[in-house]
Amino acid sequence: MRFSVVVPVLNEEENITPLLHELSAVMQDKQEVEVIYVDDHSTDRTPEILTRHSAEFPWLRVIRLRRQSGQSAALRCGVQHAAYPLIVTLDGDGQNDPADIQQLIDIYRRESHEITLCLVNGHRVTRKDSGWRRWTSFIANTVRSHVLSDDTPDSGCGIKAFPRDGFLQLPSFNHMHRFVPALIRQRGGKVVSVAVHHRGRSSGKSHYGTLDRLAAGIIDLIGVYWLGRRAIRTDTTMEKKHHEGQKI
Ligand SMILES: Nc1nc2c(ncn2[C@@H]2O[C@H](COP(=O)(O)OP(=O)(O)OP(=O)(O)O)[C@@H](O)[C@H]2O)c(=O)[nH]1
Ligand SMILES: [Mg+2]
Repeated sequence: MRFSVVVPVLNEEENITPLLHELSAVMQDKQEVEVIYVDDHSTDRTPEILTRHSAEFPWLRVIRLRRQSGQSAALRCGVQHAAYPLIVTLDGDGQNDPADIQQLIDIYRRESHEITLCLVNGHRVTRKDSGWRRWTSFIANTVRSHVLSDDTPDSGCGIKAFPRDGFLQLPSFNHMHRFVPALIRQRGGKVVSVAVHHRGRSSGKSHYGTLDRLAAGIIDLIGVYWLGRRAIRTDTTMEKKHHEGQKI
């Protein structure tokens, strides 16, 4: 199956090499796959480390944003440049396990049968975060799933699989990466959650504090709720499928 892995990074110098070596085990024996790192104008050694590795790993592509643009912008940029129709996203801090990629792809294949817009969303069942982070995340997930009815226990999990074209039709705004399940459901898409591994951050630090996450989260929640109420749906039935045989 042809797929592109998109990894947004900001100042992750210590995490680049170990994650790339893990990814190399996943990429082995596969053709028509690529990993796109989108560097959000990091100010540490992230760019030079990525450049060094792109000579070593033929499947690695590196994109650098001209100015710091945020995680959602980096994600969108990576998806826009992806060569393949199926996207798998991964955090670049090593907290997601690349060994879960194959499982996501297998489930995507099964679940997207005859459906054009399908998301397989990771669910970090056993989170390796601080008690405070787990608690705030639990509250945020509870409020969000109640308001948006997105039926997703872990919307913000970084490991996901979805179709490139379907994702690019979603509204783009800062922090939209936390609302992908709701945005997909609002368009009549299917969302499936699957248990994935989660690991502690071994180096670097989180880019988000509780207060900025909360402030942005409330505004975005209102915005996504509004979008859901006002979204235009153009579901149709077709006598003959024009795209038969083009399935991923
Ligand atoms: N391109 C880009 N990537 C970012 C930005 N902020 C975070 N990231 C990346 O997105 C991934 C997740 O960021 P983290 O800071 O670990 O946040 P998190 O995993 O949602 O939350 P924590 O539980 O606090 O770790 C990592 O790969 C970061 O490097 C950003 O502003 N731009
Ligand atoms: Mg993290």
